[in-house]
Parts: sequence; structure tokens; C-alpha cells
Amino acid sequence: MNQLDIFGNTNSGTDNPIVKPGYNSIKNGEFYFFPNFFPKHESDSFFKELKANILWKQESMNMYGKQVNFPRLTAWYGDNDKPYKFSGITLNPNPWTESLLKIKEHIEPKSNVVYNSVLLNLYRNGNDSISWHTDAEPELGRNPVIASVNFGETRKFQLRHIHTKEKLEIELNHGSLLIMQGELQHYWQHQVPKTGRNINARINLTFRVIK
Ligand SMILES: O=C(O)CCC(=O)C(=O)O
Ligand SMILES: [Mn+2]
Repeated sequence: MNQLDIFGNTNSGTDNPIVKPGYNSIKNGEFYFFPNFFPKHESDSFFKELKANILWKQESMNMYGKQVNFPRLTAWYGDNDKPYKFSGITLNPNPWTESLLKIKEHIEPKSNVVYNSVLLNLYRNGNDSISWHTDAEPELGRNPVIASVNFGETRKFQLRHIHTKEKLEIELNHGSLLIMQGELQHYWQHQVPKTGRNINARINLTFRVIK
């Protein structure tokens, strides 16, 4: 199967949209996908720089009275007056770095918004993941525009419609950019599942506008 096709093991029939490079309109949402947005040499150097210099943290959350580590490292950067709450924790942003500002300036013309914060995830290997959720926190407002930038190992990004359970899958490769917008966050959950493949690290950055 082509890496951009929807994945086969759904119960959603064959009339699902195929993810194509550029603009994609789906039921209750839209997104842009640019598989080779950053050239390889730039992506290589961003990956190295971010992995070494971002202030990665092991956050944990309370689950049934027990502190459980997130299965990935995270970091939060942005304008310093924009704290962000998710999964029961409040993150205060670190100040923008030169690399983060460079990436932000690169993607903004594609997005038509000015981002004021970025959440970074470091998936150290195939055992790191993020499970089904939406990015629909109240401080993102209605129909948020979220830009996802990817460096390092390719991972599967899966979307699932909350009512119809239709699924879509996009392989987010080194240097790719995915801009999610419209009603997407209100109707589709997303995840990056674990994989048994023996793989290296991946860095994901989601640029957001905190109101
Ligand atoms: O790593 C990814 O591609 C997704 C990350 C994500 O969904 C998030 O941080 O909210
Ligand atoms: Mn998310």
C-alpha cells in the first residue's frame, strides 16, 4: 500500500479520502500535508540541534492515584505570557530559541497564522508514543490551526473520527509539515502508536496559537 493511503484494517469501507500532498479536505476537517517541506540537510541539522539543546523533560500524570510517566519526553516553548494546561499539568514556556524561531518563520507563510507557542515531543524509540486525543484545549479556541513539524524517524500518525470511527493514516517523515485546521480537532482524535520496529528517535513539534 502506498504510504499516503488510508490504512487497510478499518471498518470504514473504500470510499475514504486518500491523503495527498498539499490540501486535503475530509469530513469535518481539513489539513495540508507537505512531505518534504524542509530539505534533508536542514532537517538533519535541526534534528541534531533540537535533540541536544531542547530542555527535554520527563513529565508524568496522575492515573488512578499513581504517577505515570508519559511515554515520551516533552518541552514547551513560546511567548512567556502563555502558560498551557494539558493532561492535568500546567506548562510554563521556555523562551524561543534561534532554531525554533527559524522553523516558525518558515512555516507561518504556509499557515496564515502567527504561532505563539510550540509543544515538542521526543520519541526516543518505538516504545514511545502518544495515545488517542484531540488538541482541543479551551485555550486553543474554536477550529485551531496546528502545525506539526517532524524530524528524525518516520512514524505513523493516525486519525480517527469520533462518531463514524473512520481512520486515516499519514506517515510523518523527516522534514514533513502537517497543518491541521477547520473543525478537525473537534471531530477527529489522533495518535502515534508504539511500533515493534527497531528505530531511532523522532522529534515532533506542534506549533499552536494560545488565545
Ligand atoms: O507526534 C506527533 O505527531 C503528534 C503529537 C501530538 O499529537 C501532540 O503533542 O499533541
Ligand atoms: Mn495532539
